[in-house]
This record gives sequence, C-alpha cells and structure tokens, in this order.
Amino acid sequence: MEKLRVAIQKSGRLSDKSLELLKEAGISLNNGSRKLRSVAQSFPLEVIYLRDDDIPQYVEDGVAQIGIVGENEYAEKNCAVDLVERLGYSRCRLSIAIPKGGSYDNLKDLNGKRIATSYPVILEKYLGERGIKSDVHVLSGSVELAPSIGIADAIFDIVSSGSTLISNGLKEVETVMHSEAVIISNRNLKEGEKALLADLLFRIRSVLAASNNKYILLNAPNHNLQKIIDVIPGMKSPTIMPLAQEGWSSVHSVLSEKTFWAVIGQLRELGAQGILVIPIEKMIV
Ligand code: PRT
Ligand code: ZN
Repeated sequence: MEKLRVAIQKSGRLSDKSLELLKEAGISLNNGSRKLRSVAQSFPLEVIYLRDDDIPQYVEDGVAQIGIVGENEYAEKNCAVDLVERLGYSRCRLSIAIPKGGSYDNLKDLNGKRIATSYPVILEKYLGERGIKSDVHVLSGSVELAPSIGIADAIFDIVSSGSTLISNGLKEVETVMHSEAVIISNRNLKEGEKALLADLLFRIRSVLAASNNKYILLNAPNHNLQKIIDVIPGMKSPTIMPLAQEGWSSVHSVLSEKTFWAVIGQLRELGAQGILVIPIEKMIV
C-alpha cells in the first residue's frame, strides 16, 4: 500500500509547529520523542526528521514525497519541487542591512560592496535582476558579525523582530523576500501518493482555515439588521433567527481573524449586543 513520507525539520524553529499541524490534521505519530523516523497510526504516512537545509533535495530525489521548510530554504536550494501550500507560521523576512551609521539611498549604493550571507542564490538573483554587481561572500553562520569584523560592508540575512540587527549595530535597508513555512512536493508522485497528498492537504487546509477564522454570535436590532449582515457576510450568508424579544434578531456567522477587530468595532456602532466570539476547531471549506 502507498504511503506518504514527510520530511520535517529535526530540531529548530519549524519543528514543533509542523508536528502540531500534523496532529491537528488527525495524524498522531507513534513515538512522542523525535527519533529519525516515526510512523503515523491513523494515516498511511511516516515522518523523517532532517536538517531544514537538506529537505528540498530529499524531496526532489523522492526520498520523501513532501516536506515542510521555510520558503527561504525552498528559494535558496532552487530544487525541482513544487510549493503546494503556505502554512502561515515561522514568518520572517530576508533583508539587506548595513552599519547603522552608513548612508544609503538605493540599491545602486551596493555596487562594488561586499555582502555577507548564507543565502547567496536568493541574493544574487535579486541583485542580478536589478543590474547591481556586488561581491557576495558566503558565510554559514554569524553573518551579522561580518561588518563589525571588517569582512563585509553589508549583510543579507533573516530578520524577524529586528533585534539581532540592532544589537549588532546594523540597520535594514532593503527587504528582499518574505518567508513562511511551506509544504513542498516531489514532482513525480505516483497516483496513490497524489491521492494521499490531496487528502492530507484537505485536512491541513481545514485546520488553517479554522485557525484564521472565528465563529461569531450576536444580537442585532432589526432596524440595522441588513447593515450588520453586510459587515459579516459569513461563509455563504449569516444565519438569522428572531429573538423572543420583539425587534431583535440573533445573527450567527464566521469572521476572518484579519478583519476581526475592525468588524467588531463596526458591529458595536450598529448597535449589536451580546457579541460572542468562539474559536473554530475545524473548518471544511
Ligand atoms: O539545524 P537546521 O539547519 O535544521 O536549522 P537552522 O538553524 O538552519 O534553522 P532555524 O531552526 O533557525 O530556522 C528554520 C527556519 O525558520 C528558517 O529557515 C526561517 O524560514 C524560519 N525563521 C523564522 C527564522 C527566524 N524566524 C529567525 N528569526 N530563522 C532564523 N532566524 C534567526 C536569524 O538567522 C537571525 O539570526 O534569528 C535571527 C533574527 O531574529 P530577530 O528576531 O533578532 O530579527
Ligand atoms: Zn538549516
């Protein structure tokens, strides 16, 4: 019988959330503590644990049919794999930074400059497309130290909060790409593997949709009912039920996390009362 092999980072910023996602998709693994490999009980799937740098190549080679990596590793390794889903966690950006006292107007200022990075492929593509010729130095770690020890004029690295840059006396001057965890897939899956991947993606999308949405219940004065419905359209349209009290209705709907606070504000202005917001466990879209 076909089985999906999924490559996940062994230990690092992607590991816990990736395992958590599989768990929420109903896939429980037989050994809680991470080893080299674990087998799922309720789904024909096994997980292999690797360094994130190695995952794109293993997926291209078909050692694993799919993998979860940062989009930056997917872009840097430039392997022949497909990006099949964005997962929304481990978000960061990849930026160029220079010493904070340095002057900077635009990318042309980087012509002829030495830039230290662990992501030469992404950087050279970005500079090349814009006609900039810099001297790219590849370092495997501690890139942020390069300017202060005199081996580079600028760096290109991952930024999240920005505090690493600040504590190394650097300032961000260009954001080159945004990254988040993504699922990548081998391009030559067998029919059975494709079907398993489709099933897994269906589950994962239900988990993601649920975490991006909330269930909302509220009491609306009938004279503003249409305006309130316009603010919260819901998945198809909201459910409306009359309240025992004359002139009022109960409205049930689904709200996106992104617009949540803005919508709540509008609902209150329209006279909505008794607003309840409830997490959704799974959302089948
Ligand atoms: O051992 P292995 O090779 O598997 O792990 P790794 O050390 O290469 O990767 P890891 O676990 O550090 O990161 C895995 C992935 O998480 C990265 O490829 C990114 O896609 C994503 N990610 C998200 C980050 C960060 N946020 C992050 N902040 N990866 C690294 N950082 C580092 C960054 O290198 C810099 O030194 O954190 C520092 C910057 O953070 P701020 O908050 O100070 O700006
Ligand atoms: Zn790595």
